[in-house]
Amino acid sequence: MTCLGEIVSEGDVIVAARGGHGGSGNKRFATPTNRTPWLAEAGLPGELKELVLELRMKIDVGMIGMPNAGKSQLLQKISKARPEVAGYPFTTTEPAPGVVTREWKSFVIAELPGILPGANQGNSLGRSFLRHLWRAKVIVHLLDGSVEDPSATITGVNTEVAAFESSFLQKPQVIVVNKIDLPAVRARIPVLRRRLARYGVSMHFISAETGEGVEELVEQILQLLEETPPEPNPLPPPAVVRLLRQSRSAEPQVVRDGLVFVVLSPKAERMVRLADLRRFQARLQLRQMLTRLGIAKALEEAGVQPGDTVRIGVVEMKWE
Ligand SMILES: Nc1nc2c(ncn2[C@@H]2O[C@H](COP(=O)(O)OP(=O)(O)OP(=O)(O)O)[C@@H](O)[C@H]2O)c(=O)[nH]1
Ligand SMILES: [Mg+2]
Repeated sequence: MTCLGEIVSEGDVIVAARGGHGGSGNKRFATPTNRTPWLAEAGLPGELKELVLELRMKIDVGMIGMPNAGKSQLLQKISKARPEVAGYPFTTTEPAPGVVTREWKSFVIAELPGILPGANQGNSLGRSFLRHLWRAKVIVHLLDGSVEDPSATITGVNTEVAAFESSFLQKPQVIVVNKIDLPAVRARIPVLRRRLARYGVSMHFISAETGEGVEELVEQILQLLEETPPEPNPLPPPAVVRLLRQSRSAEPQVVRDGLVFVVLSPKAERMVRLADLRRFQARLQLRQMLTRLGIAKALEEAGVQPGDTVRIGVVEMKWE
């Protein structure tokens, strides 16, 4: 599937399917001697396409992590968002955005549903929501400090992210160990600090519940957002709309299909489509048009006789 483009700002336009050339109306065929033209030119069909639209949240920061890490708790602490906090996995099933405001600065952060490392595609609730990371400039990776080895889950979660889109790992990532209010977790901080150092990213130790370390984290996010250049706009340059114009010089062709004389002329095919050939005037004007286009001559050369059937596009008529 190719991406046609992305609508990022109000007013962005993408030409997804081009319309056909409109065709000329009756008025266009009026002449001093033919004041009531009965003929009109049908439009050409436009492009037909099946499109898949993907909604991507416009966020500055994406928060990822294993289920139960405390993402909702942290979001509650730093913003006015109120996602449900509960001691079981997959409490959050939809991305939950919140606005964080500090003095005159603010950013939008969204909790993405928990990611289970190694989960097969489709099984992992979180994976389908990773598309929202497209617009995020910074990723906050939250670890549950109370699990057996919090650092061991980092690679697993990041592998899931990379499997969705490898470029997401180029975004600056902040590793955050949560739940340091628990004595067992606090005691592990020095060990974790050493283990996490090899990831070469900024790390924070916080308690989303008590708020310890949270302000420093917000400060760091604000700083990273300032340092990170804006995402390049992936919108392709506006497509040049090319109208399908038929070549007027194309020689009309007549071929035989059994007893039927088939006219091959895009121009004539468009003229007959809208004509009401039950009307004598319309038939007369069509005949004049066919003469002008050289079609009458081509038909006669092919041996057409009055009373023979002539087919032009979707219309069949008796040659008069
Ligand atoms: N002790 C302690 N518990 C916490 C802390 N943060 C969250 N919790 C608890 O951890 C559990 C999960 O918290 P949530 O915020 O719902 O976790 P989540 O990452 O949003 O989980 P899902 O939405 O299910 O992926 C809840 O029982 C919270 O009370 C913390 O800083 N300290
Ligand atoms: Mg949650």
